[in-house]
Amino acid sequence: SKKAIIFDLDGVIVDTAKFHFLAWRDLANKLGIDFTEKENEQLKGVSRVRSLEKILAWGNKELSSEDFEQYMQEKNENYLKYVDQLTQADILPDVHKRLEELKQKQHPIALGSASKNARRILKQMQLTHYFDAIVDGNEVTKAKPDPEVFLKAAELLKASPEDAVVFEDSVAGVQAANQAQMLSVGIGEKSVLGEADYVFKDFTEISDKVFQQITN
Ligand code: B16
Ligand code: MG
Repeated sequence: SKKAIIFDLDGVIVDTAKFHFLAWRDLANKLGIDFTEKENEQLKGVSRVRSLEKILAWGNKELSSEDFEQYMQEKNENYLKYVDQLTQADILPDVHKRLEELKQKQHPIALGSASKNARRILKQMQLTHYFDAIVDGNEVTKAKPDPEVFLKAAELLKASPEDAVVFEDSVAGVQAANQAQMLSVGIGEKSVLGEADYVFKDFTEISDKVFQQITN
């Protein structure tokens, strides 16, 4: 049977990390907390709740649960203003081409993302039809590096983990894929994603031959 292919969203299909950065920085600055690209790096693949907890810890700040909810909502509204401007042109290089190729070859395809906005983002970029299953931040109880998100995705695709391949840009996501016993393909820096079975800077670095090897 065909290998099941699971894609992370942010950092793999689209670079929404820059929008998360802008929205979290606004919020952190409002709370008087410094926030740079370096901090943002540590929020990749991390849930919304956990992200705010981390920011507060960096700033040695505490919030009432009411304020916590309020700030999360504010961040998300701010973030969605950027998301609403996304178009197909924002799909990362060669991703569309590979989705099309996998679809042609009748591979089962899933999304495995920590984001609660995943469906909205896919729709915005007109990519929804490529996915036979979507598992996102609304469906998982245990965040990456827990393998839950990818195991659920494989289950929905009726594939066993050994027959699944995961494309991920975050350390937590690569660890989740490894824990799920799936083939992990890191998209990013080798120095960061060294635990992955393969690492490529981006999809343009994966030749046709290698892409076929990985997905077959
Ligand atoms: P939301 P992924 C993750 O998406 C992002 O990498 C992470 O930075 C973000 O905090 C998380 O989604 C939650 O996103 O606030 O939209 O629910 O990489 O797992 O696709
Ligand atoms: Mg990601």
